[in-house]
Amino acid sequence: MQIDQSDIWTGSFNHTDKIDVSIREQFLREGYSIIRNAYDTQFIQDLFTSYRNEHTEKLNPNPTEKTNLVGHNRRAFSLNVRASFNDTKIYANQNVYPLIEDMLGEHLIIGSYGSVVSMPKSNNQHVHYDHPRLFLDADLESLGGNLPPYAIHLFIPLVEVNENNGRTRIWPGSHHLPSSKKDLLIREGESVESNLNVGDCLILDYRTLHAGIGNNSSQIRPLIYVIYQRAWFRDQVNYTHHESLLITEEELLKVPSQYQHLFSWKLDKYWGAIEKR
Ligand SMILES: O=C(O)CCC(=O)C(=O)O
Repeated sequence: MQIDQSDIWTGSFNHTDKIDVSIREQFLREGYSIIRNAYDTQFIQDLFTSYRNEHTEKLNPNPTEKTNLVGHNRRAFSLNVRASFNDTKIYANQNVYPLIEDMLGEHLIIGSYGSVVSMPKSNNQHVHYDHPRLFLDADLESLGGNLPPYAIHLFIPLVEVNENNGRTRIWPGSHHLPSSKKDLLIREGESVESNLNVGDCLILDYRTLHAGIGNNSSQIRPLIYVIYQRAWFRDQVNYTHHESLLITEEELLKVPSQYQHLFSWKLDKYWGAIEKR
């Protein structure tokens, strides 16, 4: 289901004054939501320019360095939290962050910050969950499957995403199903895909089945990702080849104090501070 701008602010609001309960309910039910016009388009266009300037080698069609692949011609790399990328307009956007904070709790952290870029002529990505299930299928079934999210993947496209350059295919509701149903779901389950305009974003439960579709265009199709998670969760599978989060003490001090906890877990100096808060 897509949420249009007209729908965003018209539902019943909760205490933060920032959250449309209908988006929250749809996310919890379907395992994803699209938030239209969440970002200023000029801001995203400028960010794309900085991104290209900073990552020429990673975006090089014939890179001299080894790239980290998450599918055929689909590269993933971390973004340093610095300069244009150390900006609350990205990681604490007021059209997105209050909703995520509401679903993960105030002690949430940013586990990973980076980009996935689908290069021209990439193939369809393998269908995947972002992380193996935390609980065995039997446990999940006895709990009725309805556990709340522990991590939420925010994708911010730096260009328009469409059928030609490859949308993200999503299996709604798959976040609540045991992994033994995965093959059946891929074969027979309903999947959805949506175009995204510059300024829109996609939020995805870490448990929802999805896959990036191949890029048939001649241009790169970059997404920025921010992974918000409960403070106790550590991703065990995705960061064996690249850093999950790159931030220095100096950059942390540039983050407004109310958001520093999102990043400080990564710096040894602050280790354990979460428990003391
Ligand atoms: O490229 C996409 O649309 C999705 C990428 C993705 O799901 C991933 O790398 O985990």
